[in-house]
Amino acid sequence: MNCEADGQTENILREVCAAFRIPGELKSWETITRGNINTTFHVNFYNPDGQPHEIRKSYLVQEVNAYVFKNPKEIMRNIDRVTAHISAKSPGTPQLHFHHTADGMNYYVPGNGSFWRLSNYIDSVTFDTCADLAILRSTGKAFGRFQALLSDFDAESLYETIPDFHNTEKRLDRLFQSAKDDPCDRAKEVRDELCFLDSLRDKATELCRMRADGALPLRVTHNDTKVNNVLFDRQTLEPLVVIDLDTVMPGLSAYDFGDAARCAASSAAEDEPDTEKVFLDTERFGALAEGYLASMSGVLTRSEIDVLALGALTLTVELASRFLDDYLTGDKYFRTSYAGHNLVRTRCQLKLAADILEKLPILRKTISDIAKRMKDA
Ligand code: GN1
Ligand code: MG
Repeated sequence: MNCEADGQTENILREVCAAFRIPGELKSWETITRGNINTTFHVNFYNPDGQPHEIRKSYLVQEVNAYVFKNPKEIMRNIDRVTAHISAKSPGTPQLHFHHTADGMNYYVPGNGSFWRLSNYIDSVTFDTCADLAILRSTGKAFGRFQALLSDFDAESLYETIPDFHNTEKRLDRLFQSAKDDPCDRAKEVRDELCFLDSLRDKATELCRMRADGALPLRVTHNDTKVNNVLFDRQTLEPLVVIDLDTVMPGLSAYDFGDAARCAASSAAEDEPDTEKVFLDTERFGALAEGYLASMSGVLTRSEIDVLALGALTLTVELASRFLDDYLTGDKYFRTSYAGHNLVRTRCQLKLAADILEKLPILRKTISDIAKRMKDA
């Protein structure tokens, strides 16, 4: 609990909770440090009748990052529509639901123009990295199920919350432009990284070209499939719900599988400073793929299955380029914990990308073996 430490934050939390008509008395709050973009708080309330302290209710209060999300109202509309669709198709499963203000809005904008929302708190456990293959299988299953449930949702009708979010080609173009402009005089430190990224360009932009050619179907995708975006039951360790729906947009299945593999099948955290420790763990990759295909094999086309492994390479290269671009332009996008954090992240992702590139034939075979097994079963 750090509520005493920061009176200003507590005041805004009280204001936001009052706007969402939360009954009772704010007892305590804490910042949830996970997440590189939005700012999230866990708040605990006394019961309105002031009865024993044990009777509490918890909520999640979140300030949406206005630098990253230019149109947060549209995000809330997307989330409303997507969660309604999922709830209708899987009644009884836990869902994040957002509270409304007296004038019926699922967000609140105080005088300073910031953008806030408030949802139920789901008691659960999450994993930033995970070596447990059963949990990785469940992670794949949960993200696959999320996509499968939305496979009949009109992807084009969703608002594109961040245009070209997974357009790897544009991400790389932007990076090389930033290196040229070099506003912070940092490009000289990262010549090797830029060179390596340039050498990966052709392979990492193959999905972009396939998307443009219509070789792969557009789906509703989550687009931020880190392991810690699945909430698990504390006791059974069964997946409960997929969270962090700000980037739900039209996309490719390979984006979601690829980003999940980048995170779940890495041997280390995504900002591991010792790159010797960073590699793609093929066992973890296999477990994730088994879970994902268990949910999605009946939905995916042959060409989609064929490019899942390429998705892992693409999303890793792309994130490396995003971290490096942020480093070159002054660390404005991703929250950093120390000077040079984005450069450490870049090097970690590049080491992972190099290993994925080398293992691509094995990863492709892993996917096609699992898909075949499932088809024959
Ligand atoms: C950001 O904030 P978080 O952790 O949910 C980012 C993702 C990156 C991720 C890397 C909107 O997600 O794209 O993969 O950091 N989200 C946005 O940790 O840019
Ligand atoms: Mg996110």
